[in-house]
Amino acid sequence: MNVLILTGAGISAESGIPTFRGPDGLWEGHRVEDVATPEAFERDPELVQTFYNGRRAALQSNEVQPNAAHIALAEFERSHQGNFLLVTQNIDDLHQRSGSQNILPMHGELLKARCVDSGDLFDWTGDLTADTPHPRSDGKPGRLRPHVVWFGEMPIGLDEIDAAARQADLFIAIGTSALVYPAAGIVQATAPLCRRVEINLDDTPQSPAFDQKIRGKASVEVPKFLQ
Ligand code: BJW
Repeated sequence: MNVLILTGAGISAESGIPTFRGPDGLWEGHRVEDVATPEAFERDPELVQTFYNGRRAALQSNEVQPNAAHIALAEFERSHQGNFLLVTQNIDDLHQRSGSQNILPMHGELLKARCVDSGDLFDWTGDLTADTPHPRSDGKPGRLRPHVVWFGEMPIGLDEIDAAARQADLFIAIGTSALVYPAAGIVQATAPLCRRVEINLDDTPQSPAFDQKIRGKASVEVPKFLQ
């Protein structure tokens, strides 16, 4: 059986990482265009770096740990016979910490920095500032930015995701509002006979495309569904 999983911010909410939208959302205090677009980074790099520095530091605090949903997915992958791909929109590393192996972080990774000029990637646990440079092979300083996908930028691994969707026998979307594309459209690319399951606290605009809708907390419903 080919299994494709899509996770969003809701799976990490119970690990202490705020989701994006909703009353306590991460962007409540910020306009999204002020922090999550390439234009914002050009206009006010310090603001954007500060936003991500705060989230990077929080991710590494002791309070933030994988929850039962992350762990259940990793255990399921270990015992599963067949193809398994975990596509996450999250930039945290909680799936990796839980032991998931075949992960595709389609919106990037907070614990990586990328050179704006060369595209080189670096593991990064500390702060970035507007002018954090790094030495390039040609001797010129390169400017670093968080390795994340902002609005208007191309998400990572779309061909692999599309192929996995077309071949999936089981697709499970967990804790995503289905408001951001192309992630929200993955369910539409699955084959007619694929079983589609949505696990979320609430309905989403894509709920009608799912065969089974499970309403509840990811930490409870994901282990229950996968056992
Ligand atoms: C729980 C729970 C619990 C809570 N248990 N559940 C139409 C088609 C294609 C593209 C577009 C289009 N219209 C517009 C676009 C462009 C744009 C877009 O989608 N805009 C929309 C706002 C309309 N998309 C882009 O620009 C993307 N690039 C692109 O399209 O390139 C061109 C292209 C076109 C066509 C094909 C291919 C390419 C890039 C999008 C980049 C998104 N980046 C961000 C920021 C990443 C860095 C960072 O973290 O700062 O990614 S935005 C933000 O939203 C973040 C998330 O990954 C993403 C999705 O959010 P998510 O995960 O769904 O979180 P929430 O908060 O929205 O929802 C949480 C859910 O959990 C809720 O439903 C809760 O109920 C639930 N929940 N607690 C279970 N305990």
